[in-house]
Amino acid sequence: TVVFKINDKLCEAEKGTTIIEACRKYGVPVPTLCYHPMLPPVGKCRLCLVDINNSGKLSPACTTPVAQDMEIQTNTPRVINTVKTNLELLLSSHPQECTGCESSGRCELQKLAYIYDIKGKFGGKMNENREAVDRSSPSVLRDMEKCVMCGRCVRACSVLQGMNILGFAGRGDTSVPETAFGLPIGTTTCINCGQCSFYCPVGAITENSCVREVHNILKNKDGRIVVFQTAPATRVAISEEFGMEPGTISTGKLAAALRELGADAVFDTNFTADLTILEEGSELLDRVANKGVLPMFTSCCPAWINMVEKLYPELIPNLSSARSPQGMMGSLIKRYWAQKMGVDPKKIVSVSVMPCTAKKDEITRPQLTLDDGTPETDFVLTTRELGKLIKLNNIPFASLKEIPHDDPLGESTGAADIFANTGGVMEAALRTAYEIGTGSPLPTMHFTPVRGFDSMKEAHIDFNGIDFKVAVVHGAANIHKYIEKMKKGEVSHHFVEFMVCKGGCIGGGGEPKSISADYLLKRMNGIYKIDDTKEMKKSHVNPSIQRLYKFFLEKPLSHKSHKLLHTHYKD
Ligand code: HC0
Ligand code: SF4
Repeated sequence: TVVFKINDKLCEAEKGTTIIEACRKYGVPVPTLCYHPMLPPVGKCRLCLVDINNSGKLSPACTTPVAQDMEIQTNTPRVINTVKTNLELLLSSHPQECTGCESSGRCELQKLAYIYDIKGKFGGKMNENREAVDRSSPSVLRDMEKCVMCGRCVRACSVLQGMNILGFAGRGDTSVPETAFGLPIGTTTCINCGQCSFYCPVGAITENSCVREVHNILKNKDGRIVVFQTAPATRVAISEEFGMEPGTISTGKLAAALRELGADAVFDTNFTADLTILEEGSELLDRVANKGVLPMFTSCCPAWINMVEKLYPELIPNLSSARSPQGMMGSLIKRYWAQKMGVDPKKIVSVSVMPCTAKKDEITRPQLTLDDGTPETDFVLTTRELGKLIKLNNIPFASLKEIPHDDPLGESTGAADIFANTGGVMEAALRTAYEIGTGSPLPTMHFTPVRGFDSMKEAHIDFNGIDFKVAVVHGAANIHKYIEKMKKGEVSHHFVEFMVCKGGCIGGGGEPKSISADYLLKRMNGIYKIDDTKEMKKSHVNPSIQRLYKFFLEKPLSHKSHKLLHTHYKD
């Protein structure tokens, strides 16, 4: 531990802690654009400047470690004036369109411009040249005129994801993150994970928003029936959009807010998460019993599916054929619920709320369309977009009375909730597959070896005499490493869960842009808390799932299940 002073107050921190980390620990604000606690610091934006030992020389707080007896000043006139000048410089070429920007209200540059009282310094043109916006991806939108060159997107795409789609092109002041050869991003091997949009502090990379379209449909339904589904991870993160703590459980408020917005029904993706376990678990048991292709890989993360199709097509046979829960729900809403309610599927507008930008890409897959080619799911709103839609409609989210999701596609078990966390799909699958395959329940309901943030988690369990080995990998960079090892024969498992975002869906590219150091852990704990408080914890005991099989699907892997709940991939 080292002892030092921040603005004359005595502080302490572990050796190696950077000044910015220490300041945040003690609640002292330090402006920054390039620093994010989940990314390696680079000291690029020159905004986190502090004076050390009254030297008059300013140092970047994000790359300078604290030292014994150091005296740190964050707000001397010199610090403030320099930060202000650097901000003015950034704003001098920034487009003047804050009010129409997707990031307005959450933009870190906008907030700093307000705090540092920068007025009338915007030198950039009104952004008339809309061709400059790269709209080639269904998931993310790039407007490089708004780029502040902080490099957070580049580090997210390379360090966290190992994808290297974005890199700095050009030199010095004109250097902005670009794709190779400046190609439209939708034509690259981008997997649509949206981590670049999550880390972008401004509006240069955002989700490809459909807030306006959904808002307009809700305001003018014109005979249409608007149905929503809500993903497991959204329920513990949407609260952050309204200033509440990460991990606050908002399942009932989420359903209530969607009803207030005018939804005709609010179903739960968790219901089809339970259904996924029945289908995927049965597929796994079938592959084990009949010497099918192993290891089997989970198939619910659409960015992972993109990764396999684009980079590792030889692994397509390893993917479970089960659709993602979003894909199953989209199918059931228009093919089952519509029939049950006697409504024309063409009148249904099906909207899903997801923590993920790749889900926007998933719904464009030709495999997930009705027989006439229309999409089963019409829109995907990220958690951030739903936050915006709720604000746009002045709905007091925090004080809403909780309501349940609608029947018959709304009931779920704790196994479905934990899908949101890395390791959750595996744990949920084992709770069911083990019990169905061996006739006795999994020895422990909390399958802890697959929990937590380790980049690769392994476990094994005796399964009718087989030493059954499983692994869980999250973060695309770790997935690349796993596949390399697998190809060299250094790892070998029967069943592997892959999630492209760190932490799983709770860390999805469409989740609220929290900048605290522990938001992922808090979301993760919130999810496990839901599981702990639910009486039903195993997908196969969900009575609504049992009824759906009894009266409609017959059994897992039936002909009907195959048509409605499974898919194929392109190689
Ligand atoms: Fe996920 Fe999903 S758990 S991918 O992580 O399987 O996005 O939250 O909705 O579909 O259920 C995301 C989250 C989902 C799906 C589910 C799965
Ligand atoms: Fe990279 Fe993901 Fe952004 Fe694509 S969506 S550029 S893969 S971070």
